[in-house]
Formats: sequence, C-alpha cells, structure tokens
Amino acid sequence: MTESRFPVDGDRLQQDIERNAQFGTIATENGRGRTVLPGTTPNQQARESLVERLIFADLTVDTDAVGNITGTWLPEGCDPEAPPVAVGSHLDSVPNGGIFDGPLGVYAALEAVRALQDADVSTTRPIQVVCFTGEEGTRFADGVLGSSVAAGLLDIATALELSDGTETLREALEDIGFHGEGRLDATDWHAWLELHVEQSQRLEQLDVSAGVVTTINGTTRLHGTIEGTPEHTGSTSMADRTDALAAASEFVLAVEQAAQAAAETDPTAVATVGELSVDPGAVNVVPGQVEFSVDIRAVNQSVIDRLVDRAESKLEALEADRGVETTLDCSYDVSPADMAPSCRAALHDAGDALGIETVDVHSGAGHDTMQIATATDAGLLFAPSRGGHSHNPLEWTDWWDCAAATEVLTEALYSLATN
Ligand code: HGY
Ligand code: MN
Ligand code: MN
Ligand code: MN
Repeated sequence: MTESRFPVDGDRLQQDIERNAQFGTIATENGRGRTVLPGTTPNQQARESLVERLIFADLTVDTDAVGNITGTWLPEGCDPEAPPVAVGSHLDSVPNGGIFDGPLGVYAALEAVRALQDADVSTTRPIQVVCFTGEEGTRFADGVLGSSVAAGLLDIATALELSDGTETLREALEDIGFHGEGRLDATDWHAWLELHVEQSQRLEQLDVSAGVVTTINGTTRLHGTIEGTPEHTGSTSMADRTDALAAASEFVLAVEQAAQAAAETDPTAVATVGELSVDPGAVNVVPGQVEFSVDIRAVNQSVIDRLVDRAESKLEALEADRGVETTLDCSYDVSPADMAPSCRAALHDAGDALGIETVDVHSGAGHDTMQIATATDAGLLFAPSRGGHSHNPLEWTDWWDCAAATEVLTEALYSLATN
C-alpha cells in the first residue's frame, strides 16, 4: 500500500463505529448485534451521535422532512454554488443485524472529509456527508426510503404517511426530533459514492481489499396468499381436504427450483420465500390460509421477469390442481442499477494510486445507491465481509480493511470533487 496523500485515521473511524455499535446493541455468544429501527430510541441515539460528530468536524448539518441528515463541507476556495459530491450510507439496521452494514459507509464518509481537512486541501466542489432514513425497510416501506425520496422516486407526503401499524413515519420522526424541513435532492449532486460491507465472500476468497460495484441487482418483492379450507385434521379424509400449507410447500420449492435453474446461466439470480405465515396454525386444523413473500433479484431485468412469471404460473397450477384460491401483489420493484463509469473509474484509479487492489463485482444486496443512481452519477465500493456474513451478529470487517477502503473512498471523493 502506497502512503496516501490524505491518510485516514483508522482509530478515529473504529471509535466512531464502535460507539455507534452501542446503540440498540444486543450481546450474543457469536458477536455484537444491533437492532436500530427507524424512529426508535436507538435510532435517535445513533442520529444524535452522528450530528455531534458532523458539527465537531465543522460541517453544516441539515435534516430534511423524512429525516435524511447531511453534513456539508465548504472548503476554503471551493465554489459554494457548484453541485456537491455526496458520500454516505444509512444507520438503521435489520433486527439483530451487524455493526458495519450502514455505519461503515456513514462514518467512512465523515472520516474521508476529516482526512481531507487534516491534509489541508481544498476541493472545487462542496462535499456532503449523507445519512439516509430507513434503508432496510424494517418498519416503513420495503426499504431505501430516504434515498427514494432524495432521488424523487417517493414523494414526501406519501413517505410521511407510511405506517408500521403503530405510528406513521412522521410521528416516529417527530418522536425522535428528526422530522426536518424540505427534501434532500440527489439531482443537485455532481456525483455520489457509498462504501458498504460486501455481505458475501468474494473479496475474502480473492484476498482483495476493495470491490468496485458494476451493477446492483434489481429487486422485485411479491406478497401473496394461498387460501384452502380449514377442517378437522382427524375427520377430514386426505381426498376431501384443500390444504393451503401443502400447496404453499409446492410453491416454495417451485420458486427455489426456478431460481436454481436461472442461476445456472446467470449466477446473480436469486429468489427466496422469506416469510410464510399459516392460519389458523393449530395442530389439529388443516391449514386454511398461508401468507407469503418472495424476494427475487438479478442484474438482468429479463431474469427477474421470468422468475415472477414462474411464480404466477405455479399459483395458477395450484388453483387448478389443488382447488386453492391465490393472490399475488408486487410491493417493491427496483430495477438493476448500473454504476456510473466516472465513479467506477475514480474508485479504481484511487486503488491504483494507493497500491490497494480493487476488483469489479456486482452487488447482490440492494443499497441506497441503486436509488441515487437514477438521479446522478453513482458509485459503490465494497469492503470485505469475513465469511460473507451480514444481517446478523457474525457480521465483521477487519479494521485494517475498513481503513484501506476508506483511503480508496477518500482519494476517489477528492478526484470527483476537484474535477
Ligand atoms: O435487502 C437488501 O438488500 C438491503 O440489505 N436492505
Ligand atoms: Mn446496508
Ligand atoms: Mn442491510
Ligand atoms: Mn443495503
């Protein structure tokens, strides 16, 4: 690794991530988990701690109407009217998630600005550190909420009325003091960068410190029901029953088989029935109804479309063969997102300048960046995940890798903000 022009302070970055890990922390035997859902007390603590650090770094802090937080740096000599370069990620988590998914990107963004400040350099463009609301989709919407609003894909009024059944997003943000004004607008940006943990094993297997994302998988999420007839399990013969769960079991396997077949030609293709609820769910009642969700992803929209068609045709076949009634709705449909050549080049060039090997990878996971890519030039950089684990307490990225990826981010940020 070559000495960086803008050396990051790996200890300072580690302290930020460690401090953030306290909020919503869950001690488990196999690592540190955290549950930080939008609008909850741990989310408030994480947000307040971030704002404190943004202010301490002399950034001008703003919060928009859906709680997106920005810290703006206007270095000496920069053109304050020039479209800024933005960099960041999210602080919310899945239930019992890891400590790096999101916070690495937010605090690496802040560390990149501090490294440029410490190097006493100026940039021609302002730089904005950004923390988006509700990336994981655990309480409101199906995910990437704040970045969808920033990209103009979701309007503020609709977002604020989203409810998890207990309160609306507006109420949740008001409760924690982060219902701001106006809308962060990603179309104002010259470019966007996000550093994120890879959440799979390729970088570790290749022994490479940084992955430059080419395309982020598109994601289609379906929600459906299979309706049979709840009957007595003892007195209803096998010939006389319409078992919703038996039908659903065929459906789950059909989705898996279709995705396995698709993956033979397109290894990015995945499909998962992640939620399945049975009603009434009693040992002596033939299942009357099943509710399910399907998560379908690939870098090719045509592959996603084929897997959706397969799910639909399987439900039709179950209606004909088993006499069940079925419904299927699409609740979330994000297209595959190609990263901007300008951002990919800036990230690869940064790695070259630093002697840090970078490699092209696709992203199986969704990210705020896929929404921002519809509004401006966007780039996504990965740091290795140990064992590929994520969305659980096993999630881990070595501190050396966090610092190395942040060096690459800083160098790329500088080049995008000075051209
Ligand atoms: O679902 C996703 O891919 C993201 O981690 N929220
Ligand atoms: Mn994430
Ligand atoms: Mn995640
Ligand atoms: Mn994500």
